[in-house]
Amino acid sequence: MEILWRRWSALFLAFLMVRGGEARLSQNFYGFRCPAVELIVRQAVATKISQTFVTVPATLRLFFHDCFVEGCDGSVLIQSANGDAEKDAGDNLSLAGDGFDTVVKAKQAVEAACPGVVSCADILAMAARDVVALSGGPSFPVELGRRDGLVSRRWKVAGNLPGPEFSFNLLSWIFRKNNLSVTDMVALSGGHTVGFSHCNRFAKRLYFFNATHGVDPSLDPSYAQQLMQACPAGVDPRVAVNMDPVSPTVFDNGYFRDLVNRRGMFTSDQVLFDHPLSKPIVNGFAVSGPSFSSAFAQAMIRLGRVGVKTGNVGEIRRDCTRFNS
Ligand code: HEM
Ligand SMILES: *[C@@H]1O[C@H](CO)[C@@H](O)[C@H](O)[C@H]1NC(C)=O
Ligand SMILES: *[C@@H]1O[C@H](CO)[C@@H](O)[C@H](O)[C@H]1NC(C)=O
Ligand SMILES: CC(=O)N[C@H]1CO[C@H](CO)[C@@H](O)[C@@H]1O
Repeated sequence: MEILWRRWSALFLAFLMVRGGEARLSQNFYGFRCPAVELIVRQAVATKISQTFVTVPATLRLFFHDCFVEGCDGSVLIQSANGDAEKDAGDNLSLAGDGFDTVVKAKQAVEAACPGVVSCADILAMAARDVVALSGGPSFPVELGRRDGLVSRRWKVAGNLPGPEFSFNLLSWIFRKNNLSVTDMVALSGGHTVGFSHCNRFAKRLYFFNATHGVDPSLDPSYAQQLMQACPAGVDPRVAVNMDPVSPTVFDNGYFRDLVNRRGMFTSDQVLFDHPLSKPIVNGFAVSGPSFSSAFAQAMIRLGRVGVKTGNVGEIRRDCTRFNS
């Protein structure tokens, strides 16, 4: 009786999901059609990291930017002949080429084993998980079954990505819009434990903060000095500095200790320590690597669900940088 009831309810659920067109992501989505996909992607990512560490921050950030614009559907990967795709937007100016290259290389390896089966959106999700695990961060199961989107527009980026000057309220609004909680937001911001920022993204905090303060008073003065040395006023816009100066190539909770010490790079980092809703979360992650790791893993899984296309929506791109037709 019990078993029969379970079967019936499972069938009924499947029926509801199909009717709603709301197929879900699952961990074993390619179990039959491309069983080695995770190994293949991991291998391609590891090779790429051995060539350059930039692979790690570049791929992680690329995943975030993909998911917040049109959902996690590979739309950020599209290369347009006339410069009007998502990646051409001003906010994407600083997406490092190594993130794109990681996905292209992994896709080539996957296509060689199982052509036409695995989406670029899923490859980016796996690669983002792998760069974290391979640089000392947590390893976590990645959900699969995303389809690649058919839309990638430069004008769709504006307003969908957070800016480094954002207040706590703006930040939490934009994460909430993507079904992510304040805890998710704080954990994901920990992605800034690796990688670079260009000087112009935070120069305002050093040189012309407001009418009464040249230097942002929420910034530790000796860190401000350090940053001014690395980023003199009017420096070449290509100059960039490590966002976590203590351990720039390790995916650890150092970012949160930086925030507690008022050494957050952006306003959007430092407000997480200044706001009463997020301060206890920052303090918790600063003292406990494991609690950051598990919150980060959980938040990455939820980020990977944002606006996904499943079932018959979209396509499986053959070349990640262009639509099939
Ligand atoms: C909370 C809101 C966020 C803001 C305002 C923000 C803003 C920025 C900015 C301005 C940069 C510097 C870009 C440059 O000058 O090259 C950056 C870099 C980066 N961001 Fe974020 N970010 C946010 C959240 C995230 C999230 C959720 C992730 C991923 C989990 C992430 C991962 C990264 C990484 C890895 C880099 C370094 C990129 C590189 O070295 O190539 N960020 N972010
Ligand atoms: C400048 O910023 C500081 C710190 O946020 C604030 O206390 C001060 O009132 C601001 N001054 C002006 C003129 O906005
Ligand atoms: C947020 O979750 C709701 C309920 O599951 C869903 O309908 C909506 O599409 C999600 N929003 C995004 C941006 O993923
Ligand atoms: C990596 C990449 O494609 N970056 C582009 C982002 O957008 C600017 C224009 O806004 C392009 O010049 C960059 O090539």
